Amino acid sequence: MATTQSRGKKRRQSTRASESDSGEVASAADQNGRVTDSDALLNFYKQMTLIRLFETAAQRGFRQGKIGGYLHVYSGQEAVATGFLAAHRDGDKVITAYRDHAHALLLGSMPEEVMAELYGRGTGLVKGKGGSMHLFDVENGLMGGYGIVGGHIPLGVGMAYAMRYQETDGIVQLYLGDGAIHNAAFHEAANLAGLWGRDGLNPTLFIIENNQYGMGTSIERATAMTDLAAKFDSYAIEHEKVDGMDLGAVLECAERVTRQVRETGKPYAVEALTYRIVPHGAGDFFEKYRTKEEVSKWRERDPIGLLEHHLLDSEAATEEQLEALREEAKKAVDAAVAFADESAEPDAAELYTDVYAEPVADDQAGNDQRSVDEA
Ligand SMILES: Cc1ncc(C[n+]2csc(CCOP(=O)(O)OP(=O)(O)O)c2C)c(N)n1
Ligand SMILES: [Mg+2]
Repeated sequence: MATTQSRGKKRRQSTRASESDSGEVASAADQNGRVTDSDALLNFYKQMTLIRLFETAAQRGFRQGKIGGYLHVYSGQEAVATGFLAAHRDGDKVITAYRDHAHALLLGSMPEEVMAELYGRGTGLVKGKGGSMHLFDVENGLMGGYGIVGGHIPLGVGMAYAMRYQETDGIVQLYLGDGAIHNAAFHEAANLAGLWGRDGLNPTLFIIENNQYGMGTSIERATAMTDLAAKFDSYAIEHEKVDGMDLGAVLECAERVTRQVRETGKPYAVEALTYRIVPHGAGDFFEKYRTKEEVSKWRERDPIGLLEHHLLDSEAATEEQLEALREEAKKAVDAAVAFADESAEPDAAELYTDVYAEPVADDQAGNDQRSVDEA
């Protein structure tokens, strides 16, 4: 029987670290800006474990034929979105490509709705019409989920411009893969971001998730200039690199650069060096472009393993505490799979909804209404 769930605001109850009223993560840090608050670190551990288990369950669902279309999981890259989204505040927006499940979960989309979306069910985050690559959760700040490589980059830069034009202090976290940076859309958008940023009108935080490959093409085979952060020099956008496997390093960087982008309205770019420890997509079984040895070497720096060692070595947590958190995350994922399994497919009538924007109401109609009528 289909399980239903109310679609109210569900802000970050699934994963988010503790927040102060201002929306900033309330956690102690040392003089290098590294988070030392055990509770916050344990919560991050739980978030990252939940993402990993969620992704593993999704891969299983794909193999079982329950997930159609395509599926790209985030395993190995968890510290990047977890670290940056810890600095997300209400009113900020997030836009990314198709490897988007973690971003939705971290922003507060319910695991049940995300899994149901992957299963193409009517109870899914976007009513089963988006699938894995097109998650959207406006209430929680997620503006997609895009399948066209690089296509979302101009949208994100435009959103950032709109935010300053509307005099808000929000920023856009714009995630892109290493493979997207060679796309013309990136260069046009980065040029405008730099230009508008000169006047404080472009609070875009570009976050390059450099997992070293675009499908089966390594960055060395894709560009003669492999320093991806330095490409932003062409557009007068400041940049840095961060170890994307080290959550502590990402948290420190995210807190600092997010504040800078918010205060200045100027774009900034961070190249997070990371690695996907799984194939590009769930349908790719043979990985001829990289060796097993390379994957095993990176697995030694699995971000969850690194955090686990840090928590145990610094006595911030016991093995029992970590086991309890893993168990909690597993239960949440099992519940998400059960919900997706039991949910019904979308009604056929849904084929005709959400296709066009609703016309603006008469009393609010101005130019917008005219353009709808003329279209
Ligand atoms: C415009 C466009 N060209 C080609 C593709 C096919 N394609 C899908 S994923 C991908 C690789 C993108 O790599 P990257 O941006 O590094 O993201 P990652 O998969 O590593 O997260 C390509 C070329 C596409 N989806 N869109
Ligand atoms: Mg890549």
